[in-house]
Amino acid sequence: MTTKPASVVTIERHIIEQERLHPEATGAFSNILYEIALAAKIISREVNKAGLVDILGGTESVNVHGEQVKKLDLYADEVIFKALDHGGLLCCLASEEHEHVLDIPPQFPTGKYVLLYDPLDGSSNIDANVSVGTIFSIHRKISDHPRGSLEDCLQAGRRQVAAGYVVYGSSTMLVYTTGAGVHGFTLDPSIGEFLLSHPNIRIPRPGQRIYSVNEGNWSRWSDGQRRFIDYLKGVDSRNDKPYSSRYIGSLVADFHRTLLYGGIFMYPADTKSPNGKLRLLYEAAPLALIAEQAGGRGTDGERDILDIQPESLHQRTPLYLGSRELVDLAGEYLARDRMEVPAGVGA
Ligand code: AHM
Ligand code: MG
Repeated sequence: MTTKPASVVTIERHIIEQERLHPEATGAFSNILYEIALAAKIISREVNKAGLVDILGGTESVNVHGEQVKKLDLYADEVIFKALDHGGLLCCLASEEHEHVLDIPPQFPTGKYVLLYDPLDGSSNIDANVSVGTIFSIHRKISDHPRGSLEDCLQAGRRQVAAGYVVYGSSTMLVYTTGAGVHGFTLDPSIGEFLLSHPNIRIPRPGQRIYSVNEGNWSRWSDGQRRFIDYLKGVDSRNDKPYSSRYIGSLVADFHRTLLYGGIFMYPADTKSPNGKLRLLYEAAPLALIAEQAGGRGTDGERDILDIQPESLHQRTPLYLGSRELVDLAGEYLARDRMEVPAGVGA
């Protein structure tokens, strides 16, 4: 007797089912998600064989932030652009790897959405075989310009119609939200499909008691930031049960663990980077939407990331992401220079 096969939900089926919730949908938005899923499979294939082919190592080029660009960054950037430049779905794009807005080539039609993306985040880790990821954010076109403009890219995170990331780790996973919960899919390489493996992800509160931060920056932090870390370590008298520390140094991987296990990820402002290191549009806003949709929160230590009105394409922001109680508590410690130390959570 054969066992009845389990019901398998591919990402395509899931996207169609989400689309049915919106009878007015034209299908354009779903097509963007399909194309991103396809691009993710192609990037995943290349990332997984990176050690086998001569694709590693720096190129001569340096990106707009003055950092050396690895070949796989360029590859991933191009794969995503080419997946979406010709279908009449987008009016323009913006990538962390490019200084300016990316126009749709003049021979192709344009559409009513904008895609912002970080093609391969954490790429400085590639040589050590550490997980890297792609992050994406989708907005509706708001400008009158037929082929899009900077205005379309500079929208507050709250206005995102979808956001997601792909983590290229021990397996490849795509996690996305369209504002109706957060859903995770694992790539089954044998059939080349993303299959629903983590429906309706909810971030545990505060879960496995993990904090994630580059503590090498301690000497550059504010007193409030240091006191919050003392609290997490149990050095603060209000918490006698230390949290564990985990820091991969690859945002998507650190965030993914935070989403599944709970806790907090931080990249604070410091004296070297007064606005933090991470980018509002390509990193902070999409992950903050996912955190919020999963019951967590994302702030810059004070404001909700999703409420920040961007002023420039590559704007940076301090970032606190994860279980709502811990993100709120971080904000209280940061503000504590002006107030009493707050009572802890999860002790
Ligand atoms: P990247 O966009 O150049 O890859 O840099 C972003 C990465 C994130 O993945 C990670 O959270 C952070 O930089 C790590 O920075 P640091 O090495 O300063 O801790
Ligand atoms: Mg990045």
